Amino acid sequence: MSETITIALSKGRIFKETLPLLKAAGIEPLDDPETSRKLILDTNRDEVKLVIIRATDVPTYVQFGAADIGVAGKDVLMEHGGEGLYEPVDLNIARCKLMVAGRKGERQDVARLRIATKYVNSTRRYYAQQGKQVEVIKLYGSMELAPIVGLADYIVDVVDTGNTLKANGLEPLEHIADISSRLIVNKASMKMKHARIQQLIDKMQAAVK
Ligand code: PRT
Ligand code: MG
Repeated sequence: MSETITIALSKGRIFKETLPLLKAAGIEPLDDPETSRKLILDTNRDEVKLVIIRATDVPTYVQFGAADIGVAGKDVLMEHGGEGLYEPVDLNIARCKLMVAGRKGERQDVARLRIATKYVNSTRRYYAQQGKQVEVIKLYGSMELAPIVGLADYIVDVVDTGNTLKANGLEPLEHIADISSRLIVNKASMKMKHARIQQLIDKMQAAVK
C-alpha cells in the first residue's frame, strides 16, 4: 500500500526550474502545464500527483494539507507568514531581490510615503523596522505603473534583471531581501508520511546547485 504524495507548483519559472530537481528525485510529470488545461497532473509514479495553482496560493494549499509539499518563493512565504509549514530546503531557483523602487533620479521627501505593492505585510514590516510611517496601497500587478501615474511615491516588488523597472523609468533604491524558492512541507504530512517525504527532501537537496 502506498499513500499519495501531492506536490503543489505554480506554472512558469517555478515549474520549469523545479522539473530537474523533481527528476533527480525520480518524479516526472506526464503532462506539460503550459499546454495542458489539467490542474492535477499525473506523474511517472502512480502515487505522486502535481497540482498546478497560482504562486501565491501554494503556501495555503500546503498549510491546510491539500498538498503535502510545495515550492514557493521566499517573497510569497514572507507574505503568507509560514504558519503550518516546514521549509526544509532552499532550492536556489527563481532567484531575485525584493526591492524598493522609484522614479529615476527622484527622491520623495514627504512625511508619509505612499508605497504600492502586492507585498503589503513585508512592506509594513520593512518600514516599521526603520521607524518610518508609510501608507501601503495594495495592488495585484503592474506595480511599475503606480509611481508614473502618481498613485504612489515608491513600489516594493521583486526585481531580477531590472529591465522592467528601467523600461518604465524606474530605478531600484533599497534592497529588502534576497529571494529564492523553497521546498515547503505540511507539518502533519511530515509526520504521517515521514519516510517518503524525507527521501524526497534528501534527493531534491542533493540536486540543488
Ligand atoms: O505571474 P503571476 O501573476 O501568475 O504570478 P506570480 O508573479 O506570483 O508568479 P511568477 O511565476 O511570475 O513568480 C513566481 C516566483 O518567482 C515569485 O514569487 C518570485 O519568488 C520568483 N521570481 C524570480 C520572480 C522574478 N524572478 C521576477 N523577475 N517573480 C517575478 N518577477 C517579475 C518582476 O517583478 C518583473 O515584473 O518579472 C518581471 C521581470 O523582472 P526583471 O527585473 O527581470 O525585468
Ligand atoms: Mg509574475
